[in-house]
Amino acid sequence: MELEITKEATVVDYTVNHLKRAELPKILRVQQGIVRATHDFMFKKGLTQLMPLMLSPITDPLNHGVVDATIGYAEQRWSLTKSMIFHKQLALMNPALDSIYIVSPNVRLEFADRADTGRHLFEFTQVDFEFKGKDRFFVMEFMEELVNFVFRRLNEELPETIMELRGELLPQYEKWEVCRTEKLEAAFGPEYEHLKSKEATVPFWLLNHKREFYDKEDPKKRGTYLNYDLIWPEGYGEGLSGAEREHEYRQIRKRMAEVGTSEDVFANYLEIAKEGGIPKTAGAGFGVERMTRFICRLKDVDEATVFSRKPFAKAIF
Ligand code: ASN
Repeated sequence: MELEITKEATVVDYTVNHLKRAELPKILRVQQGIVRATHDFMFKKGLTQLMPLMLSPITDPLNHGVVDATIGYAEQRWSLTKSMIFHKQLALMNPALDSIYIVSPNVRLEFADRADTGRHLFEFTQVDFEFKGKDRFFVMEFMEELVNFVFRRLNEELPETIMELRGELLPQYEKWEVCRTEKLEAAFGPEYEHLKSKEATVPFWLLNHKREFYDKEDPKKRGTYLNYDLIWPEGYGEGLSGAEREHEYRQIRKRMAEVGTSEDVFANYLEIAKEGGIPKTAGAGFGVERMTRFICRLKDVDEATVFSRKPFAKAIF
């Protein structure tokens, strides 16, 4: 199936082979089905769609290092979007907007250690959504409903393709199991997320990752965080991350200091927070190619691309 780049097979051969794969059009139809059903679900639920931004003076600092992707323009520095987390919060400052979503291209120039995880692309798309005045319970239930909605639609619209790629039709899930990182780590050791994902047959939630400053710290239990990851079963791993957000000035600054985020870059964001302008929100984002991978049981998420975006691989298109 996948052609390795060797001395004999050049990057051109690899690229052409990758885009001519017989199964690719079917994978793309499934991915299209995911996006179509997601739009319908969001519309039904009353979320307003924003167009994505690819450049901004601020972007997600992420909780892992990536290669810098900033450019100079109009005497300013602009970052390629790693996620639209801050734009989601800021867009909800509009009093008449309560819930939004974006089909958002993200550029994360991962280091070579993420080349063969099967889960990383240096450019991918996430469906990023955010609600004003809602909490983690609301968002988790929303996502559970979205998954069942998308899966039902794919079964109805593309039954033969799903059967062919997945080997069976997609399930409808009951309420998902909720796990905590500290408990899983105690049971499975440092590889807990992967090991639990491998063992699982249905998706589950994983709460309490120590992450970026914008994920809210539990005011009732300092040092724990009100965030949640969707973990796909069968070893496919993380498919969504989200959280209730920090929105209070003092708390944002405290969390920035803890995780080592520079206040300089976020000076204007902090000024809005100081005036009490950042609304109280919760949200999440799921990786489109990762959902495609799980549904089609693909070995590597890169099989969902036409033009390979494997971290650190050479590309010509
Ligand atoms: N989309 C994620 C969120 O809403 C952030 C991310 O992609 N890093 O929390």
